[in-house]
Amino acid sequence: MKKLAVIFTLVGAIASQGSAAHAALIANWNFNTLSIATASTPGSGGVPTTLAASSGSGTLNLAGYLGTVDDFGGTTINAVGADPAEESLSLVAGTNFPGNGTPVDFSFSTLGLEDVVLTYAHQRTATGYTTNAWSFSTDGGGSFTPVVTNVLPAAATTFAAVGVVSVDFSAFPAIENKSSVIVRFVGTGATAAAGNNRLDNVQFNATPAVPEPATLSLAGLSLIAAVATRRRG
Ligand SMILES: [Ca+2]
Ligand SMILES: [Ca+2]
Repeated sequence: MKKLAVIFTLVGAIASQGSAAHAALIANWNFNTLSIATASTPGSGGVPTTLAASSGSGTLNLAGYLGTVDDFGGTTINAVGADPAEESLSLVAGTNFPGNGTPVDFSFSTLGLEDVVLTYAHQRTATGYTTNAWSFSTDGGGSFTPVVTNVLPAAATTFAAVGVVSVDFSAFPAIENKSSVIVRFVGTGATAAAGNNRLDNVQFNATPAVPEPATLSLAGLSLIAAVATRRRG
């Protein structure tokens, strides 16, 4: 009777271990290392063309963005841990608004992961990008699958008014368990050179893929067998 209780406890522990797969951070960018005197194009004036993730593992690629970038004040909304607000990724439309329709790409791995979710803080000026779309590629940028065509409400001129923006990729299993994915942001509809959108605390989280049931029960059985053997000895 005692042995049976031990086995049931073990089975319970194994089962809960399988289902308690919490979302894990893939990568986040708080943009707090940006130091840009005046809005400039990527690769000039202190604007990098690539920016490594603040924590986790990933790369932001600004090379295809044709507007200018500045480092206007950020927010603690959606910050990881105690990250301070400091700077944001400020995407400025530029003279004649060349930023319209040009990409900002986030690259990372989803190996062993499923249910990818993007969260971040976002605000725009009245003349900034009114339409803010996200898509993804798993073939190195050859083709992109649209996920959402516009994430922002009409009144979006402060981070607080917008709150945390969430883009759920869980309906797109094609993005899961890939060594290299690109998630792309594109803004359109900017109508002034100084029009801009700020992004801050961009986080990609995902859930570790649950092991196959066969593997799980086999592991559970060996553990029970090991305990039973030890108790007999
Ligand atoms: Ca920040
Ligand atoms: Ca600045």
